[in-house]
Amino acid sequence: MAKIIHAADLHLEDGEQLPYCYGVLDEIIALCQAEKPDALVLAGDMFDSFADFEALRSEFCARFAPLAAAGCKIIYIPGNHEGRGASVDLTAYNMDPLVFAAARPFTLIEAGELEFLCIPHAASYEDYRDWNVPAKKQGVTRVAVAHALNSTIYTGPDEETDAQAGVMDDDIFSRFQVDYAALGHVHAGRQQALGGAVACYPGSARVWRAHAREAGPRRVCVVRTGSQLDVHTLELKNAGLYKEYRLPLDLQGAMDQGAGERVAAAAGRQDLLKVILAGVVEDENAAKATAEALREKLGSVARRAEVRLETVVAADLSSHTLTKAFLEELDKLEPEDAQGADYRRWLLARQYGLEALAERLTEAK
Ligand SMILES: [Mn+2]
Repeated sequence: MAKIIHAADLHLEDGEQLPYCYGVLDEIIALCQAEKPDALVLAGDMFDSFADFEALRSEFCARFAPLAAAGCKIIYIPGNHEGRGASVDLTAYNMDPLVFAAARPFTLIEAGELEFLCIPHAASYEDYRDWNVPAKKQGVTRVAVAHALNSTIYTGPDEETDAQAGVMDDDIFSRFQVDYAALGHVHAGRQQALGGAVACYPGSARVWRAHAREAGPRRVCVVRTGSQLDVHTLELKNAGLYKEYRLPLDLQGAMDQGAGERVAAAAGRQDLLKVILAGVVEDENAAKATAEALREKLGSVARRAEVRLETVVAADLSSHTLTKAFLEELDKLEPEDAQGADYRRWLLARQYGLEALAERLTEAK
């Protein structure tokens, strides 16, 4: 029986997000100190770029010293991000007390009843049939550590259009007798049987960017070997959550104050929020002011808040024949008392009508 903790895609980034990133790293280390696994495997993209790797690696390594001293083996392979902008071969770096398995195409590390087949990220793995991977020893659990896409476990598009990952065939796992594939790259967590192995993407260890695939708790995988492989996940609280909202703007470019309060009240200190304010507005500048006020409010309660406008200016619509006719007819019905309930209803009717027309016009484009 052995226990392994598997994490990936922390994307340590120098700059204002660094304290947040270190908060998550420290939580992973603390979790390992509590769980006492035989090994911690880091499946790539622990740094956001080669520049971050260079700037932060000594601090990164130093933080693992107590865990290594407690007897936990720490294995780390580079992902596609460590190599971004790299001018040198990553194998030149010493990452003590971590075992940095950067040599291509693979390194096999034997550790008692565990074997680690470490496969650093590569643009292609097509030559895998030529790799001289020794046969698995009897009674040993083989863990592949890789940073790649696999089209069986993850059918969506590559999350990164500018830094795509190499694609790994299922056959790699069966050919090399892998029991557990500790994968990195896909930021949404996944688990699936693959070529005889249990393959997992734990998902990004932190919320890297405002994207739906970063939604939900960030996690690490805890793997127990034995007669049967057992995998469960643990949440990383310091990572916070990614939350996305779409809120309506009225014609005046204002939003329902209650809605903004509710988003703020639900926000956690480490959350990344994205709010889209949408609607047909008379004046886009008023909408911009609303967005700025909301950004400020949310920025004070969450780690980061992105507020975007998706507005259509009513004037753009009014040149259109159908809209012109709609507004002409509606203006005839304008209630005299601008404070009354009838007036509010009339304004809403005008807004909804314009929104429906705006939708038709964008469809027609
Ligand atoms: Mn990646």
